[in-house]
Amino acid sequence: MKVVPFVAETAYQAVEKIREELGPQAVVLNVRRLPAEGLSRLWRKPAIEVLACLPDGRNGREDRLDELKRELGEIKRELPGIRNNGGGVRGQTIAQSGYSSGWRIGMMLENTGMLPVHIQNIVDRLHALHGPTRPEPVGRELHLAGALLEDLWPRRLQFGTETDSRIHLLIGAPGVGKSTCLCKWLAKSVLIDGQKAMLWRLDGAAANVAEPVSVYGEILGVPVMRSWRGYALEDENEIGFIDLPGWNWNKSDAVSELSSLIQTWGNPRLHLVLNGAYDIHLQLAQVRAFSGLPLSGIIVTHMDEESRWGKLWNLVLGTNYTLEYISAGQNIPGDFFRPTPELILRRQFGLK
Ligand SMILES: Nc1nc2c(ncn2[C@@H]2O[C@H](COP(=O)(O)OP(=O)(O)OP(=O)(O)O)[C@@H](O)[C@H]2O)c(=O)[nH]1
Ligand SMILES: [Mg+2]
Repeated sequence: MKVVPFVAETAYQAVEKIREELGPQAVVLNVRRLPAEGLSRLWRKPAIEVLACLPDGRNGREDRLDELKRELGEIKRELPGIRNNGGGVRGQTIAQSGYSSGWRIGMMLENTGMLPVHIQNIVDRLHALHGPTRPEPVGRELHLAGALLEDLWPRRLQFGTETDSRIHLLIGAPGVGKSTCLCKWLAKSVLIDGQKAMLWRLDGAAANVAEPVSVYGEILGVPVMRSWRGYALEDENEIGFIDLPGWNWNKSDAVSELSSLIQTWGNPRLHLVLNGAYDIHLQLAQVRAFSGLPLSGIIVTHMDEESRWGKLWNLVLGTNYTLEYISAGQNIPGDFFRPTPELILRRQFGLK
């Protein structure tokens, strides 16, 4: 059996090449993306390599054609999906393909994690502002897209809540990094901003076993309470934090149960914590699940483990919530900062 490798940019090109050279009886053995190299990886779609062959024991042209069709169907499914996120997340519609023609920025944004629906919007706006002919060199294209994204960055913090509480409750799925963020925020408040702090480590649906949170509070000289007995911060310089175990957001009624619990805690300010290294569709599903609560904004963790910082734009452009903080790493105080469009763009494109 002779195995022949085919390299093509798209599944369709691969089909044509295989048909041309091996005829309709060819069978696909393997498909893989070829890693792109050099700076062009930012805008080039990764090529795909298809290994095909003509089987020795030929047992019917029809069967082999069916097999080829099935295998090629799998190749197509491996191409970047254009999905409809729908639900509580802002204005998601299925994008029309074609942003990769002409301007290179569409593919650059896709390679850094932005969803096609937002890329299409950016490319349409660039075409409307600067015409369909892309500028040379590529750095200019990057600059124009960056300027547009900076313009789309929400100018004011979008607090989706009426509360003016200075007690902050971090909520989210289990293990996303809530307690770590809380400790980072607490350390920043006490050590850098010189604030007086209070800390509650409360039980949720499960017992809160995050002992390190209490230890950290004690190290900083912050009173740590294990139950809620009602409290109002009176001093302007005072800040409070509630640590809660992860919430099983997939369970029906889970979020309304959480809502009832929170109401007994004096209407704190709610921050949804997401693991930024998770698949963006999972992150958006979590935003949707918790969107029934009056969220103040979103905190994204684990950005030390994620190189595709363009994913963050899906939260900025695709939800109604402010991206309040980014957290990167397990160490406390460590990296915990307010994101800016410039900073995201720099990290997204690996610029200094
Ligand atoms: N690499 C990396 N690890 C992190 C980050 N944030 C938290 N972790 C680690 O992730 C694990 C879970 O972090 P926690 O802060 O306990 O997560 P949690 O959301 O409070 O977990 P539950 O309370 O059990 O739901 C720990 O091992 C942390 O050290 C981060 O930004 N980067
Ligand atoms: Mg925790």
